[in-house]
Amino acid sequence: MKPTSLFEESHRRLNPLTGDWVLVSPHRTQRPWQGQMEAKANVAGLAYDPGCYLCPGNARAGDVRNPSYNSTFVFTNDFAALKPEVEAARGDESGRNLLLAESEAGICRVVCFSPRHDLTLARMTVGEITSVVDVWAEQYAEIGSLPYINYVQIFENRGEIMGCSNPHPHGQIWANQTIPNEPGKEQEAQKAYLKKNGTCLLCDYLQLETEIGTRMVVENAHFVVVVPFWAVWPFEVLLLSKQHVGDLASLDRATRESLAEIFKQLTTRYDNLFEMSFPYSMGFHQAPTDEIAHPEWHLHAHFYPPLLRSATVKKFMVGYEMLASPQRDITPEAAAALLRKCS
Ligand code: H2U
Ligand code: ZN
Repeated sequence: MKPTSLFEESHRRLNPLTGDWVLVSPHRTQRPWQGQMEAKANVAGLAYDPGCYLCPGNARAGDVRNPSYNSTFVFTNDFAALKPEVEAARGDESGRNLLLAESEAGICRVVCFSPRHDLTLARMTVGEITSVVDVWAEQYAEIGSLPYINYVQIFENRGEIMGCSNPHPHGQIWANQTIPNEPGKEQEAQKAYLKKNGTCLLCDYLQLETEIGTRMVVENAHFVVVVPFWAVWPFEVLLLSKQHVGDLASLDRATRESLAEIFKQLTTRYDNLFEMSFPYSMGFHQAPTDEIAHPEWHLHAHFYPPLLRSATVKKFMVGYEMLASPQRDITPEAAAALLRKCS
């Protein structure tokens, strides 16, 4: 048994997926809810905005016009950060690996979740969200099958506070040649864990969280959402597949519907927490598409919301967080309890 004092005093917790530590200071939350609780009115916006570059039939950059789509719609980002045709090159001006650069090929796409300008995933039906899950799965398989693509990152930035330029419900896909930093760290950790224990890191973690229960937020037939033991953001959550599966394309119909259902449940809880359309960055971590077997990989999604106490009080990642280590006051257990209350 762990001494209770460990979790009542300042302590640090390890993220076994990345090897990073987070500092937790629970004694600083004696007054966790004294911040203002302004309920921000959810402005019922327009179903169609003639000025929106994501609405059906509207113009985008470079003389392109969206089709009159009525479900989901995917297009290549007009301002793509990664391009398919890049001449392979590698250079080091120093000769000592101090000024190293490499070419990087890739693809960037935008995924419109709905033709309706005024919706969010939380306000779409489970059937509509299932169509989005299908698109994510198809895109992972299609883009991942390209020989020069070894990793497909599917993500959504929601809300102005997260730098999302347009309220129209949409996400992005950036896929590239190399495995980016975060999934790269997770891959090494999952590989090492499997080698050492003969079991999957996230299968074992999921089982522990289900038994303990204090960090659970919501669960259905195929998925679990927890505030991870090592969460950095106040209301960060980890969505885990109950099946040991590496990617969205491997999910059958019932599991995809389950995923849509838990997405709706989670995002609705988020919206209810501060009575506002809750901002976050979320994304899936899936097996690389490098044609190597990845028994270590366990499909999951991270949600990183920036808010701390209310619609207007944001958690700042500054000073100590930038220079030393991330830190939080409210414990993951307290955050999970609050999210469980917001059905
Ligand atoms: P975010 O709001 O999540 O950044 O997504 C909007 C994306 O849409 C952004 O990456 C792209 C931007 O490059 N975009 C187009 O591809 N065409 C346009 O006409 C405007 C914006
Ligand atoms: Zn729109």
